[in-house]
Amino acid sequence: MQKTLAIIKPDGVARKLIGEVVKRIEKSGLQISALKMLRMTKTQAEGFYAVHRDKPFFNSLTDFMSSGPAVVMVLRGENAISRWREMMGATNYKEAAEGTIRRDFATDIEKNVVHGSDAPETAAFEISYFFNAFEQVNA
Ligand code: FUP
Repeated sequence: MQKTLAIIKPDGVARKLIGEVVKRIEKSGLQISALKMLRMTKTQAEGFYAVHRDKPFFNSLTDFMSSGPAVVMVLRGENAISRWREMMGATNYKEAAEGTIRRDFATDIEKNVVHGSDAPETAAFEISYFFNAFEQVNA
């Protein structure tokens, strides 16, 4: 069993895609262990994306991620990290495979609807950034 952090980003929430994304997750067989809505502060977004601190898109990305409410979730299942990333599609929606969330709904390389952890270490960091152990259901 593996866990990953999923986010429906502010563009996805604003465009009323919460139901669509959650429907795809439920159909996939991944379990939702935790789920909440929040609005990140700029500082929280900067901490979340600290690995991208030196990238040219960091300021714009953290402005966007703190621009409105987002839905954060812990997904659980066999190979949850790669399964969720496969469902999301490539970072650049123009390169995303057919049937993926980003191919179907993203409008921009930054406003790409969803986030998913990319490795077990980042998943552990990202999950603990938003949820404590009591907030995660493991059954
Ligand atoms: P991903 O793991 O697919 O979300 O992609 P990255 O961790 O590489 O990038 C994190 C976020 O930065 C992306 F979701 C969107 C944004 N980004 C840009 O705005 N421009 C880029 O050139 C690359 C990423």
